[in-house]
Amino acid sequence: MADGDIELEARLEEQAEFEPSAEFVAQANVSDPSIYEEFEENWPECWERAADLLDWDGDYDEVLDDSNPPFYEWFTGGKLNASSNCVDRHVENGDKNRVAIKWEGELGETRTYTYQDLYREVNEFAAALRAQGVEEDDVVTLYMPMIPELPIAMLACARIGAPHSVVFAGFSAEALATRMNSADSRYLVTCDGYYRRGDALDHLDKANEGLDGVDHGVESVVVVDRLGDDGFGHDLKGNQHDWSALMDEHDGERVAPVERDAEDMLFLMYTSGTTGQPKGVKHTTGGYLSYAAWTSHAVLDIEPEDTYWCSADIGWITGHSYIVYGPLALGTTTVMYEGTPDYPTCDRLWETVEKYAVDIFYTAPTAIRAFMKWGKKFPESRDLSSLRLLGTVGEPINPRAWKWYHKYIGNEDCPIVDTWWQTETGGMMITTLPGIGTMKPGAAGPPLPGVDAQIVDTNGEEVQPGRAGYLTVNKPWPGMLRTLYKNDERYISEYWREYSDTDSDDPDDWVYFPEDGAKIDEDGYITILGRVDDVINVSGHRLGTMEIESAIVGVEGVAEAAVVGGDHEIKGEAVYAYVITEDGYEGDEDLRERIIEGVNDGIGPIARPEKVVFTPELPKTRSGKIMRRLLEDVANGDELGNTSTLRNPEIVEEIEAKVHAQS
Ligand code: 6R9
Repeated sequence: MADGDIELEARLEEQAEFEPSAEFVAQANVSDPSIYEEFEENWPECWERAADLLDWDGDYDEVLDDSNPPFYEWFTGGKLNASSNCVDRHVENGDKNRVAIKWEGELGETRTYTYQDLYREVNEFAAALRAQGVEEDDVVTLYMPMIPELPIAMLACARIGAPHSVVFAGFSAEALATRMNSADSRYLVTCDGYYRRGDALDHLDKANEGLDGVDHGVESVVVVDRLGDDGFGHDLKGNQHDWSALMDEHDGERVAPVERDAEDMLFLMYTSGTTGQPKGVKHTTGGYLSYAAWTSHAVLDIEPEDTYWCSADIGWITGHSYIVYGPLALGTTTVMYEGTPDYPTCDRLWETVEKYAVDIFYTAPTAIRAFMKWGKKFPESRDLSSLRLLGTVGEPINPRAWKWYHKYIGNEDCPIVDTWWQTETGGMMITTLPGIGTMKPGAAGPPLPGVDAQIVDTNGEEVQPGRAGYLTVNKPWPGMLRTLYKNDERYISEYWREYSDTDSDDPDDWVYFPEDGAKIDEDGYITILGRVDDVINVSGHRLGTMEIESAIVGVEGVAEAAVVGGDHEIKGEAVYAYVITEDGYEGDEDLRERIIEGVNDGIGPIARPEKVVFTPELPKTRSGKIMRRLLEDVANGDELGNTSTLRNPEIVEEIEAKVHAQS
């Protein structure tokens, strides 16, 4: 390390607080600290500020209807359409030639859609969907990678009032089938394949396998030809249609945006929970879109003139809110990148920032840790001076990674927003406002104006600053989920039961529990400590341990499995699987490979176990519950917690020895 670096490292090590530059503050969308009080004093009417960012076709009667908690309704009676807010109004307001989407393919091709282009494509595809029989309120499943047809299809669905359910392209055929079955979805849009690290992947094969597992009739499947000559030569089946052929058929057609009620469903997004069944999170048109637009404005500081880039995948909530809906509602230019950050070289993202002169960049801590490992020479070889603001999301960011990001990507000039939120919250909840707040690396920040979050103990009493507790949210907010699809009961039991008086009609008795541990400091800054349920966070992706376990016990020769998250330098957490074999089976290399393949096929490559440890028994309490905490200690090489309540304490050391032998 050069001397200058050592000095810098030493200084950074000590610096616990950072301020946004005067230059940033002067231009920020929100820079007056009185906004916190203003929202508090004027709650819930303060949320009109969010609704005002949209064009409404019919005024709402009430900002919040909280007469039936926790089934809150926002902007009730209001009418609007999300696609017309994200597309038409910018075309009409004289911005038709502004770039809406800049797409960068992994192999280097680029595509540019102005708002006029987007308008044309969204209309044509809306017409195509209608012609396929899609009606208002039909759920359309989109199983697509990062290609422009994905946001086009989302907006086309929104235009005709058909909720979309996007399934991450990296998920398995089985995951697709489960989600289509759960949503009773009879329409699918997918593609032939896409590129990963230069290789063409066969996606249609996986989609077809998924379709075989759908337990009801599927009316229509639309297939984008992404690979052209690199394709796998699949013939389209009877109900399968080529995207471009449909677009040609509907060339130039216009579809009037359907007037949706503020509370009508905009989309469903499946996410992992404690049980094996993924949860279908329902988001609505008025509240969700207002909230996505407001947080994009206030936190990401997006202006229409900006080039903004969120490197997430649209298959996750981050991509929904902060690649598609928020940025497009504000009429900015949103960048989409198809591939991986290290292809063809480790400076791909910085090359892209330089090429498009990106102003705002939003990514995940796992990516930042990978960049750190690859080294500063990659960002240093590119001109990143266009950047004004940086953001992170998905998992806690350690201060070292925060400071590296601040120094080597942001040139110590860009504020960083560390944004805590969830699929269920629809948009950001806890973060500093970049034009106002002091930043403290490692702490996300205070709750946003109008968001009422607290850290409590198991009895719901607020804990002292510095003490670990549970994060709770005490007031509703517009972007919140409205329920779990067709399962109001599970909605209550998953998110509300823990801290609410569920017999009460008084909204003050209802408290939302996100299942994260957290602590708060004297200044009200919240540090998120991670999930307290059986969900692990691998590279910012939420995975249920139960889902992975059920994929593993589905493998021939496996009797029982327990999955926990172990610390991982890059991924944050990695999957550790402890497996008991069935009689007559060996815990050998063959079984290990079949287990990894089973997880791959059941969920997708992101859930693949880092380690598979065969063991004759799992540590269990006397009542027969698996002691996951101990398995986590083993995975992390930590000192073992209390084993005295175990029925079989001796097994822990045996497992520990095996884990060591593997590392
Ligand atoms: C947006 C998104 C939600 C879970 C959440 C928490 C973790 C997200 C975080 C963070 C620490 C942050 N999480 N942002 N932890 N700091 N800034 O990631 O949604 O996929 O539903 O995951 O991710 O544990 O509960 P989702």
